[in-house]
Amino acid sequence: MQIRHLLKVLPALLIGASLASTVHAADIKIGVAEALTGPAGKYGVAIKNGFTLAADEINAKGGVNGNKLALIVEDEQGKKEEAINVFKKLIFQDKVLMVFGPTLSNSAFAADPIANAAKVVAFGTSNTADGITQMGPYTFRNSVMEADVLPVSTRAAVKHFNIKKVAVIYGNDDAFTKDGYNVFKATLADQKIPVTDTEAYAKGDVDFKAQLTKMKAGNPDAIVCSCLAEEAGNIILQARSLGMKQPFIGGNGFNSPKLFDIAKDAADNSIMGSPWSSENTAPANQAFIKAYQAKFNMAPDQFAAQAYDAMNILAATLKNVKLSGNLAKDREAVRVALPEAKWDGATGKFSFRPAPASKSGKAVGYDAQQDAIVNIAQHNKFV
Ligand code: 1QQ
Repeated sequence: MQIRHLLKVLPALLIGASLASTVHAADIKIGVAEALTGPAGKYGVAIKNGFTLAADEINAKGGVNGNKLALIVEDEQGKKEEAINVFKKLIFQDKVLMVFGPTLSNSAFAADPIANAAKVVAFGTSNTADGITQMGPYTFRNSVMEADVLPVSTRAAVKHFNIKKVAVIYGNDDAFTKDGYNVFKATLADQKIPVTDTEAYAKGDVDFKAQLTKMKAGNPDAIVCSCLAEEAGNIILQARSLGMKQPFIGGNGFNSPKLFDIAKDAADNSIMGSPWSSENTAPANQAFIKAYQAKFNMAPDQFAAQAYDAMNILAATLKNVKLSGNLAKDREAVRVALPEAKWDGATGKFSFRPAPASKSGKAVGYDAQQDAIVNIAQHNKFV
């Protein structure tokens, strides 16, 4: 009788014990899906480093309400199919609370529908194309949209270089470079800057001399380039080899040291906007730069700063969320709490704003509410 009773209560005791350990001692599993290899690898590694630094700092101070953040990092290689695979693994197999990434807008358009269908927050720190957060209510980003940045950087460039006319080049098979092109086109029309020539290229192209030769013929005062860093660097280098001295106006793709790895001083006078600057003397930014340099033995970039801030935004939010141990409930609680987040970090004051309504009337996610400053490249650095 006694033994039978014990057998009856034993499973309950075991369940109780395991539940207790999930609630109290468990790590909070956070998915990180970024392009760590391939042409977008330089962006993704900086992003991963930003997350790692922030999580290590948060965990060193005791974690979130006593629970440690455990990052599960996957390489989505900057490819749509890999982004889908990696999102599926993190969400269904690893059962993470939420996912950061992917790196490129192009991949986000493929992977974010998986997160929205599974009711898991997908938080992009580098996706700047239009329409990202209209994929569904679980998509968030702290990256500032091209639509918010390019009008500001174009106006500043026009004034700074007394620009009267420009030529345009863009990648026509990437969501970010195509969106940037559309925004530049509207901005140039709006600011009444004539376009002498528009040229396009495809992902993986390495020779841009045919396009550049045509652009050169129109004698523009500047080159507008809606390009990722690898192509941008080679375009700048080849423009110089053709004797073109014009400054370049870029988008978010330019905000990486990869531009200088390739183009070096040929990238001088390139202009772009960013919420982050290494010159920002705010204590939060200077502490970030110092800690990043010490941990990774290199200077951070904008992508590292945005990832660092995003992890802090999440951790601050999670402090106000009572995690129940029920994964579906906890995932939903993150979505509900995140829009209220406010943070003053390496990229300055940050809050979310609801994405514009989608045409189909379906629920939308949240965009970044943050101003961009205009940076100009001098001697392998944006200042
Ligand atoms: C996007 C971007 C890229 C420059 C991210 C690295 O802004 O794909 O949206």
